[in-house]
Amino acid sequence: MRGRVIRISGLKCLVEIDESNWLCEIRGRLKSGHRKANSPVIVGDWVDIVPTADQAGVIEAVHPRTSKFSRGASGARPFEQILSVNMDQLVVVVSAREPSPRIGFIDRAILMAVKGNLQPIICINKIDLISIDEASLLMAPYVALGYPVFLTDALGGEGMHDFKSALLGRTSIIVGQSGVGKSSLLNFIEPGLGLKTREIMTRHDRGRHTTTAVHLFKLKQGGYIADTPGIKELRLWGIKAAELDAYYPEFEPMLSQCKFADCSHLHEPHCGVREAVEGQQIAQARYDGYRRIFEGLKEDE
Ligand SMILES: Nc1nc2c(ncn2[C@@H]2O[C@H](COP(=O)(O)OP(=O)(O)OP(=O)(O)O)[C@@H](O)[C@H]2O)c(=O)[nH]1
Ligand SMILES: [Mg+2]
Ligand SMILES: [Zn+2]
Repeated sequence: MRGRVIRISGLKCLVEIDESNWLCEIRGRLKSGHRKANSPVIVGDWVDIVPTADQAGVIEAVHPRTSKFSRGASGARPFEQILSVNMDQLVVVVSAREPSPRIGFIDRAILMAVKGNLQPIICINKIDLISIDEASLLMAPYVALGYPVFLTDALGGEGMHDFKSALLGRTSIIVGQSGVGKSSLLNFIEPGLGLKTREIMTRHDRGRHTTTAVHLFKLKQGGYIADTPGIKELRLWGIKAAELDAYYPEFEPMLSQCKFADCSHLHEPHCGVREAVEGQQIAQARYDGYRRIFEGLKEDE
C-alpha cells in the first residue's frame, strides 16, 4: 500500500493512506547507513507499507523525492536537518510587528527553497498592527525580489482569501520565526485543524515554541500544508560562498562586468555588482544581505 508520511514521532511514523492514518515502524534495512540525525523517512515522503494490524504497518520503501527543505542544525557538529520533502512551495512568514520582520530571514529561506527545488512565496502577517502606508513600504523590497507577496491578518481575515488561493491544490511548507502566526494562518484557512496557538499555551509555556514538530495537513479543498515549529536562525546548508551569487537573479546580468572571474563582489576592483549597487540597479538591502550571508558562509568553511 502506498501512503504519505504526515508526522514523525520518535521511531514511529504516521502515514496517511486514502482518508485514514496508519501508525508505522520503519523497516530496519532502511535505517542502515543513515546513522546521522535525520530519520530515513521525512514528513512528505511517499512510502510503501506492509500492514501488520488494523491501521498499523511497516514502511518497506521510500519513493524518490522531488524536493526538500532543509537547514543547517546548529550544535557542535552541524548537520543537514531536512524539515520536509516533496513540497511544491515554501511559504515564508514574517509578522509586521511582534516580532518585527527580518529581511535576512526571508533571504535565507528563499535561498534554501531554491536550493531544494521549491517555489518561494512570502507572507507578511499581522498587518492589522500597522497602517496601510507602513504595509506597502514593508512589502516593497519583497515585491522587488519578484516573488509573490501576501499581506494578511490571520485573526481578522484581511488578505486571507488571496493567501488561501495560493495554497489550494498545492503542497506547501510554512516557515518563520516563533510567534509570527503560522499556526493561526492555518487555523483560518482550515478551521477544523484547531492548531494550538500562543494564546492558549501562554499560561504554561511562556516564551516557548507553540508548535513543536512538523505536521503535514490535508486541505479539504485540495492540497497539503506542513506546519513547522518556529525557526530562530535559519542556517544555510549545502551552499558555498563562491556559488552564492548564482542565487541572486538580479546579479546575473552584471557578472560579466566583473574583472575577476571568481569575484566575491565584496572588495575586488572593477566589480559589476558593486557598480550596479551604486547605480541603484541592485537594491542596497539585497546587496547588504548578500554580503552578510557571504561572510557567514566563509566563517563556516
Ligand atoms: N494581531 C494579530 N495577531 C496575530 C495574527 N496572527 C497571529 N497572531 C497572534 O500571534 C501569536 C502567535 O501566533 P501563532 O499562530 O501561535 O504563531 P506561530 O508562528 O505558529 O508560533 P510557533 O508555533 O511558536 O512557531 C498568537 O497570540 C496569535 O493570536 C494577526 O494577523 N494579527
Ligand atoms: Mg505554531
Ligand atoms: Zn564582482
